[in-house]
Amino acid sequence: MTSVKFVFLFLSISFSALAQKDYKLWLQYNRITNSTIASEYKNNIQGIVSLGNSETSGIAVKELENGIAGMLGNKLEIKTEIKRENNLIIGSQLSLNPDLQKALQADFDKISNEGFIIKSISFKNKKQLVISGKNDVAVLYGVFNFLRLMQTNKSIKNLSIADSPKTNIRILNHWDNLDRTVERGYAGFSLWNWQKLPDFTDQRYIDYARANASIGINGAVLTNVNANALILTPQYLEKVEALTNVFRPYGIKVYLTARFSAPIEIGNLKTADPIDPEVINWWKNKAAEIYKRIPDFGGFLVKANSEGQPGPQNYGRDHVDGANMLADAVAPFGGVIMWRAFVYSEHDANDRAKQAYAEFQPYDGKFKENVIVQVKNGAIDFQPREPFHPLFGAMPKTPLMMEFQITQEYLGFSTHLVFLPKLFQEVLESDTYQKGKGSTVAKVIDGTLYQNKLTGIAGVSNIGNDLNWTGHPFAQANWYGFGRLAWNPYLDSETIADEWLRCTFSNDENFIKPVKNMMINSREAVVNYMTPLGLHHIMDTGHHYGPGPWVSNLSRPEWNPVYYHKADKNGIGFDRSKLGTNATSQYAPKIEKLFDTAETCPEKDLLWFHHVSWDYKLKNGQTLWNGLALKYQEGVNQVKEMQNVWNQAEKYVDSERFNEVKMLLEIQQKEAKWWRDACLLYFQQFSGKELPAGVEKPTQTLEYFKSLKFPFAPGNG
Ligand code: GCW
Repeated sequence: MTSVKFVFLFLSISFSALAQKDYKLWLQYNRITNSTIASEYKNNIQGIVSLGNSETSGIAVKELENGIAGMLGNKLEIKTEIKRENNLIIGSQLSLNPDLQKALQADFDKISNEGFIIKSISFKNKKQLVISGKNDVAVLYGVFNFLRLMQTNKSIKNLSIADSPKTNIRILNHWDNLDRTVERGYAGFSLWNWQKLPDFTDQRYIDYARANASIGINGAVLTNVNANALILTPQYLEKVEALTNVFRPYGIKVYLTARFSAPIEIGNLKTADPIDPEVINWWKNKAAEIYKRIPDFGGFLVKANSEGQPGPQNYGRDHVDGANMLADAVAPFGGVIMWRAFVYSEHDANDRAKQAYAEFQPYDGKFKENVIVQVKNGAIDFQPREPFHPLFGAMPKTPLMMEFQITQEYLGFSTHLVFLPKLFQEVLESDTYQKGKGSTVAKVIDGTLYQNKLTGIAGVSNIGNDLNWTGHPFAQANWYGFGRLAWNPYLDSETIADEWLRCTFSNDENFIKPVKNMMINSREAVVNYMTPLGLHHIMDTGHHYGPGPWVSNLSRPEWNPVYYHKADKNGIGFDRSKLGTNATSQYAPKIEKLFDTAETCPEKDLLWFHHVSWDYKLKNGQTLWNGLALKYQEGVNQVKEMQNVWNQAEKYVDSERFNEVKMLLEIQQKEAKWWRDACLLYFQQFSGKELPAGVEKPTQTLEYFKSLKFPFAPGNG
């Protein structure tokens, strides 16, 4: 009995200790093993002087204390006065004494309200290090940045950092339903335990807020864009208020999705027509009710007249009418409306890729100033690769915010290791040419191209209640990287991978170099084994798990993969050139020209814009068929290489995370082959050609792949 108990105790201790590593994300605060760096920090930080007294500054101090204790192994005394040298002084601008304020004035002039300063100064002839900002949340950002310098073993000699976020709204969109299922969620159930709220505060809410603050995320939409009106009833608003109170000290604002038909569903009105006075009034009162509880409520995110969601068009009105009506309701309280441009209709015979632009571009300049239009990175739907959405740069008088998808709906769920910042960077760097060379997507969304005041980046969250938050340990890097890019859309994804690896695993160069390389290449690998050369949306339908290029029986044409690849005896690809749907004309002339001819179109987007013959000559001299097959094979090989790299990493990583990633990579390898074999067998029916040398023969028949069914695939409602 005793020994059973003992074993059980031992198991549960070791389990929680290990699980903690996964749980701690990029905030591991491991002991610094590089002795030169460790002593530099020790010598320069002998005490902490905290000048603030808000809840937020308490959080910042505790974070520093814990971070330093973990990384240097010493518990520092927290003081409130500067008496000697080598202090780390933290406090907002106003809390600093006048001399210090003066010494830092030039730096304060450089930063925005959310920006921070980390600076080594000599104060009254004493060496000090100061972390400051214009308010306590900014100071908290500074503290997390300082801790990141420590975690990544950066020297702190003569520090002089003044950094501000480049976008205002840096927000996670949770597609979380009230029953705690998560649409396209692959990391368990929703974190929000509505049943126990408002009285029970799960520690996870705090840890979630802390993790977000550590990367500068300042907003969360708690509910699915496929919205449920009940969230706007007093019973739920009370729960939302409780969450808001937890998030506030971490600088995170709460937003909700507004179901357009809520006035009917929970307001007993007969209509939700946005020009109906009763409807207008209902939303005004609803906004007032929310702001009474939550004075800093962020506003609403709305999916309207898209995939069956109600909207203004149900009443013969348009998106502008709907968005502006809601904008008026929240304007008195400083709220914003994030109105999504993800629209397409089965009644529109137009190429789906053209519909959002066709509908929204003419609305340029018509939205109220607290409306920001949220545009997905590409014109179809979060594919492994899409050319940038033509709306970017095309609405100079309308603030546009980016919508990225962090959850891997179309990229292997939380089973495949795919480092998404690489994808995000590719989009952000794309030049729209809408205002001449250099009109990048990043400049559209940070407002510098057209001087927009309201700016933002949204990421569809990949977080759930799995112990490790995101399902795959490496999917944590996508949450992290999203936050870093929302803060600074010009960051290089390699820098992000480097930081994340050091903070999450180890600073050992022998680990960093190969694993970083693996992360950087992982995105191209998934493109290769799923949708090379511009193919898209050939995932099995509904759940989007695995290949389904053969699917052709769904009611809406644009829900069928055959609509997207158009493979036939003559070739493959979607002709969006002038000779086809002319989607290319939605881009600026320079880009239009580039995309419009197969020869100048970047090969990575070839089949997105062109239907080309199986014998079409690729730049490397291969025929399209051979080139396509070789790309699929390359993807499989890349995953094999990822496995090799990871196996070499064993000695740098704790066994739990090592094994998790190892098993996941094995699944990824199997599924990459599944993708390759299923797609090539299917397309081969049209090409009628043999697989080229170097491409492995499929081990199953096409019929077998077609027979696979996944009625309970996660995330699919
Ligand atoms: O990609 C599609 C998803 C839907 C999602 C929709 C959207 C929330 O398959 O699950 O709905 O996009 O972005 O609105």
